[in-house]
Amino acid sequence: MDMISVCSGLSLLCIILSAVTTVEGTCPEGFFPHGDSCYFFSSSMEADWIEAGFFCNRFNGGDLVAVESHSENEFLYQILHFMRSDKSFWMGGTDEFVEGHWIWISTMDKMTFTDWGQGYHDGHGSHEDCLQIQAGGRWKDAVCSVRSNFICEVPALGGPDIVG
Ligand SMILES: [Ca+2]
Ligand SMILES: [Ca+2]
Repeated sequence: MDMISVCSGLSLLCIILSAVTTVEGTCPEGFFPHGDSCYFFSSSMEADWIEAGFFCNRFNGGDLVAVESHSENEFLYQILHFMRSDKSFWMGGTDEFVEGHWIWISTMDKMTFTDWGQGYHDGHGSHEDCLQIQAGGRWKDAVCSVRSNFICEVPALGGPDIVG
């Protein structure tokens, strides 16, 4: 069950809308929907990790993708497979602040779900502080200044029942 809470003012008016079935929100053109988010794959545009984040920030609530579940991760692989990509794409993970402590930049939360490829993520002091998903499979850490394709995650615009 999805719970969407709409609060206004000093939380005096707080309407809780609950939908019995999951209603996927609508996504801007060129984005792929999954759950409550929309995903943009920059297949023809490369940027370093910081630039890629700025690009994603231009969308309302957007940032480099944060992968919180197996299902979200599988969805990304499916799209990469669908796109027949053989590239690596930036995601929103970084251990730039504390080496070996991986967080999602959009929330600053510690990563819980991970899908590291073998031999990655253990390069201590290697300056590989930014996260990529490889179309061929699994995640790897990479040097943040490398130019690469990237994936943005943006909140969906809300289900069809919600007006205003
Ligand atoms: Ca996410
Ligand atoms: Ca690192």
